[in-house]
Amino acid sequence: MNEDEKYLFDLMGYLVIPNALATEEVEACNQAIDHNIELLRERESSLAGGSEALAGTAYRRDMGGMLSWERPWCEPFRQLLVHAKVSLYLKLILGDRYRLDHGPSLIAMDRGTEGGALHGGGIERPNFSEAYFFKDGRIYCGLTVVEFMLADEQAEDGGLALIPGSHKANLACPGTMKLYQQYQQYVVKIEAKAGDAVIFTETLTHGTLPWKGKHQRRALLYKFSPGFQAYSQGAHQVTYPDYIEDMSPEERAVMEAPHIR
Ligand SMILES: O=C(O)CCC(=O)C(=O)O
Repeated sequence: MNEDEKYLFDLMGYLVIPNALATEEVEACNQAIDHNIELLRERESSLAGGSEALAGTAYRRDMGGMLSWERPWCEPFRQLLVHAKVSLYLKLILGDRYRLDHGPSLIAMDRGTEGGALHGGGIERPNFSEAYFFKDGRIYCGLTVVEFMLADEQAEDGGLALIPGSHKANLACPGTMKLYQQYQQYVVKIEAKAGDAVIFTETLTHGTLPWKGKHQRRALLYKFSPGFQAYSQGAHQVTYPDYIEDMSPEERAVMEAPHIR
């Protein structure tokens, strides 16, 4: 991450890393997804918050669990945890010992799929799990999203949208803006090619515009945290040892792996 990129990330709250993945890496992910396509499920409820501007004819489709797929299908997804090009950015933003907080998860959208209301933003940070600040010459970030584009995503297609600078917002985002009903000119639709990665702090107000592209949208999301903290239980949703199972719910809560929610 060079000085210019650092400036842009701090200013805007996101950065597009062009060609983060080689064509073969994108293909390997897409082939593994196609092989497991029965796991791709349409959501049961809308993410559009009742907004006509975000409405569509179908709900978003999601898929997860890639890291536990059998070989070779899990391999391209495991490699992205420590991808040489991307981990340089994560180490600078999150510290040397970054960790996967949760994910990966695939967002797939066919033409006509609804969008999702914008959410997150400086004012909505509930605690340090989603913090963003700058101190002693370095960036400090809580939950951080890396969105690997597995298909092209142009402005007219829809898809990932965000409000630059909103990670530093001191006031709440207007409800009509979150629903993309007003102030659309301040919402940036990310343009990216398959293989690009978009890295953004979860504190940035972001969401999804309805998909109008002829091809299927495929965006693969990894959510990382600094090594010492957690936003969710992530991979630690394991069965407790017997002695912990024997505790009261209140005692057991104190024994959980680091997490906020
Ligand atoms: O559609 C996108 O890329 C953004 C998805 C999103 O906002 C989320 O999963 O929280």
